Amino acid sequence: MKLKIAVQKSGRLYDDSMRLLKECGIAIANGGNKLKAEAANFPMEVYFLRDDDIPQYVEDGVADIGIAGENVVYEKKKQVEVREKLGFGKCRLSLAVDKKETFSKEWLNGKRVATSYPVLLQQYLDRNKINAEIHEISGSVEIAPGIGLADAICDLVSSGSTLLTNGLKEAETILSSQAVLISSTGLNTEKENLVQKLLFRIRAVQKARNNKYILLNAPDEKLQDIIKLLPGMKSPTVLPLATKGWSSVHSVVQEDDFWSIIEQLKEAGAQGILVVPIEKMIV
Ligand code: PRT
Ligand code: ZN
Repeated sequence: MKLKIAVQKSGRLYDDSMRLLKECGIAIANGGNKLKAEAANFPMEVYFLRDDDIPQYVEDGVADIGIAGENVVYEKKKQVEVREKLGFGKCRLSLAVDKKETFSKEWLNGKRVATSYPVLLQQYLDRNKINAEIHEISGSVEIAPGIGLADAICDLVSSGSTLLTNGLKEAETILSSQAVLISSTGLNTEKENLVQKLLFRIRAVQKARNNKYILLNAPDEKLQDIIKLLPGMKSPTVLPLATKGWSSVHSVVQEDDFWSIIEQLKEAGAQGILVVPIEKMIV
């Protein structure tokens, strides 16, 4: 039995999706223009599809699992399970207005909003008891205000440069989105076991990305202060150096606290600090 995964055929999610599978040790002969590819060393078949179609294929069970943006998954309202956030394809679904406009939620009442995300926008309007008119358009939403089609837009933003070049400003985020792994509901045990295996690998890859391995030298009299700064996976490894009175300390630090820990380590007397990436991390 093979686990069937749906991945975007080309576009913003393609590279990161394929890289994630590769980092999970799953080798796929590159899809390119093909619709389907097989993994060499994992019971997996990859279907290359348009991102908008992925939730439907997964709901129908044509694919068992898929990688798609939360924006697409929630907009399509399909019966699928979100299993894991994948940390790439990050963007926000935001309302944007002419840069000279003073935006407020109340201002939206009676206004026309152009979007490709009518479901998510309507949910936002309902949540906030706003009465606005939704104009659904499938592409180039950002030009709608300029041509008099709408007073505001609701579209995906990442760097913000598309809004800027169209004389618009981001007014309010209605959804923060990233790529997620989704699965069909009610997979059989054999397939669910494969999903668990894949999730185990994905989590190991993600943990590794968020952590760094750190090595440093410290005079023995400073060791206790330095060890307190480095929790490590259990506790740091301390090895004597060839030079008497000095030790080498090895540990793992989180990307988030990285710089503040480095500064504190230096103050505490650490020297020769090396920081190296971790390839996989299993805790
Ligand atoms: O052919 P297919 O239908 O598969 O691809 P697509 O063209 O519909 O999708 P694609 O590849 O553009 O995006 C796939 C997914 O990437 C989206 O569903 C989001 O989950 C995610 N993503 C992340 C983005 C962006 N960032 C993004 N910036 N999707 C689209 N954009 C667009 C946005 O619509 C706007 O036009 O980029 C523009 C804004 O970008 P900035 O950087 O100028 O703000
Ligand atoms: Zn699409």
